[in-house]
Amino acid sequence: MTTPVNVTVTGAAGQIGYALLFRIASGAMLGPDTPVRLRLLEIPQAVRAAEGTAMELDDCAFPLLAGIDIHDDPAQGLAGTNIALLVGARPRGPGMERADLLEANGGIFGPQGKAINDGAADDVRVLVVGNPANTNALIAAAHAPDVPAERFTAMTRLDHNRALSQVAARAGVPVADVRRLTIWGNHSATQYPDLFHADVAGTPGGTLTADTAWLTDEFIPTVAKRGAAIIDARGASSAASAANAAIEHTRDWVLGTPEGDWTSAGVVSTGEYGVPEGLVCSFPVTSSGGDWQVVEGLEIDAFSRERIDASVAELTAERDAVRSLGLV
Ligand code: NAX
Repeated sequence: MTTPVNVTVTGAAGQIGYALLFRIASGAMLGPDTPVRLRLLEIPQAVRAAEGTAMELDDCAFPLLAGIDIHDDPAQGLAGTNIALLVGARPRGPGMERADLLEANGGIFGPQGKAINDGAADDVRVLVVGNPANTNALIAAAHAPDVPAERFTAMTRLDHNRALSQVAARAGVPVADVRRLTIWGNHSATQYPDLFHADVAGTPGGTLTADTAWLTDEFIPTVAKRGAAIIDARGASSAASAANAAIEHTRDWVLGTPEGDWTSAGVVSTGEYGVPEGLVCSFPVTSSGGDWQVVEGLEIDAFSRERIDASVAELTAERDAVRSLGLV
């Protein structure tokens, strides 16, 4: 049998963890021929709940699941891992300032980055889902100087999928006919979903953008504020759709993106499109050979530039804040 891939999921007892683990174990992430060994990393208070999830995973008798370990120590949970899905994070509590939130998350993603640096497998790939995802990825990468920066990514695939679905509904075409959308910037309300380079059932996305009222008053805010709308309707934040996005991000990273299309991911900028080097920013990306490549050479008009710049300014402010806290 092929050697199992070690996949660590932090926040494994949380709601995204519950929607994610079963799909990983079923083969949805790495394909039907790749066995996986799951590492569930939690805080001590949630280990019992993680044990319950592990019992349910056992009860599925997934043929690809080679084993499950549960840890509350990042060094153990991330030792030898090939894929680290960093989902667990500290949510903003009542009365919590932004700096408190960044500091609390620094206390999580700093040690996890160090554990990855010290003990993960050489081919480790990291996806940060826990918010603020881009800046948490920046913190983790800063604590892993021996791991190539491009192995740290932040999830904007859920935003990308939300945008695909909105466009398909608007154009009255199947979602599979919408290609080359881009989410730029931060996974936050400043993100910019860009249709200008999209292909919608063979028609340029620019045709839809001609309706500027729909573009600016409906499409962009609907995508950017979808998370809040889900909370409002469901009484809980997105979980199954977030887990699905984490599966798709990782699958595309490892197995490649389809020919002629691209997706969106938060990757470490090397200065593309004027985004300051080192920021973890969402770009249009393709993947081949296990590496993301930013799609370069797209023409960015003034409408898009203004929005990309606003989101990048927010990322820069978050980086400056964690810098002044000594977290990067
Ligand atoms: P839950 O509160 O249901 O679960 C979080 C879990 O993380 C808990 O079980 C908790 O014990 C665990 N945890 C906390 N600190 C930990 C640590 N240091 N090590 C290991 N585990 C730890 O949250 P859930 O709904 O699962 O969301 C998880 C994160 O995803 C949140 O930060 C959330 O904001 C973020 N999201 C990110 C999205 C994205 O697109 N990037 C979308 C969905 C989601 O909002």
